[in-house]
Amino acid sequence: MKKTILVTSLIVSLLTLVSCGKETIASRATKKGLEIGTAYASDIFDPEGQERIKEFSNILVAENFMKCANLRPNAKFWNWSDIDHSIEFAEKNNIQMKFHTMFWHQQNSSFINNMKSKEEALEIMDNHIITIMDHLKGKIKVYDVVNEMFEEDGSFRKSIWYNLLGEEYIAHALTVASEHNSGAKLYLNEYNNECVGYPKADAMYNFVKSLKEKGVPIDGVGMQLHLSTDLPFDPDAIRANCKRYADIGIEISFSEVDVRLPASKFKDPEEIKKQEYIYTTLLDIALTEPNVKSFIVWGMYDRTSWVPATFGGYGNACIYDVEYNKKPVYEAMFEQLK
Ligand code: 9MR
Repeated sequence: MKKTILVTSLIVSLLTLVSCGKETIASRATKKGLEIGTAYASDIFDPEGQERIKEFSNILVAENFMKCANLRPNAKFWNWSDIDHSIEFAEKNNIQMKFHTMFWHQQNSSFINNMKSKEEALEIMDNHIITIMDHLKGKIKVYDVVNEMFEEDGSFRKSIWYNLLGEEYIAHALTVASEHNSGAKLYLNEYNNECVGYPKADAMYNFVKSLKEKGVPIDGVGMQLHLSTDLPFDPDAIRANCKRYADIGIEISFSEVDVRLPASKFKDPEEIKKQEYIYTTLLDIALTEPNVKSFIVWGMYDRTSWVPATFGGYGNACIYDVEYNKKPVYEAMFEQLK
């Protein structure tokens, strides 16, 4: 009996050793000082999802749980349970957390959409920031304070916040957040803002530069990078943009990366190679530009990806397929992180 117990515990120890020592994208990225990870949804509550998350991520962001409509369905009720559970999982597995997002024009509760005056907007905004930062004190690495504040032509998006408070709402939100912050980085997040020379990207850069000059507390800019294999991809313009942010002391997150394929080409080897090229080129920029701190994919696996519902006739945008199988792009990134 004693012998069986001894043998069993030896085997368990051995297996633990082997699995602890196993290198993954997450462990390799951690060694290189790069935050890598994914947006998670309910996959964080299923065992297979958890295994894949641990294999890929040293940072996580909620795809939807932290947005206003989910977190605060009405002015009085705060729905923390999903968030608290996922943070518990992350802490147990040494994974950091990013908060997405405090202020946005989408996924707002009706009490936000129905705000009428500047005073009401300021009160709700401050209360939103303070309640979130108090509840999550010490648990968040990066906050997306404002998401998607620009139109494609570089003008400010006419969100409910902008309409009631003017462009000042952004500086105000950052300032209040910094007054209640305990060590997290404060970011603005945007899409189509990655290439130098594109109106929205230049407007955002100039705006962030002006915030820095005025002493408004801001640490970083998120470039979402929702890309497609059949659209132009300009790594030089992306690198140049990262560099100009470095020059003004701003860090960058590649914050919502995915690379979609047209459905007619899902099995086309050339298209699959193109997808791999885009992912690995972005990863190369993240590894070689010191101010790029994180590389986060917007959902790790194709089954729950937002892409097919939004871009009809496109999909396969993630690193894992619908069954959680790793695509060749996983192996390519794994090699790259050696
Ligand atoms: O992936 C998210 C999807 O499940 C939601 O239905 C959608 C609501 O608009 O938001 C998606 O996430 C977005 C993110 O919060 C901000 N950048 C664009 C993302 C894709 O739309």
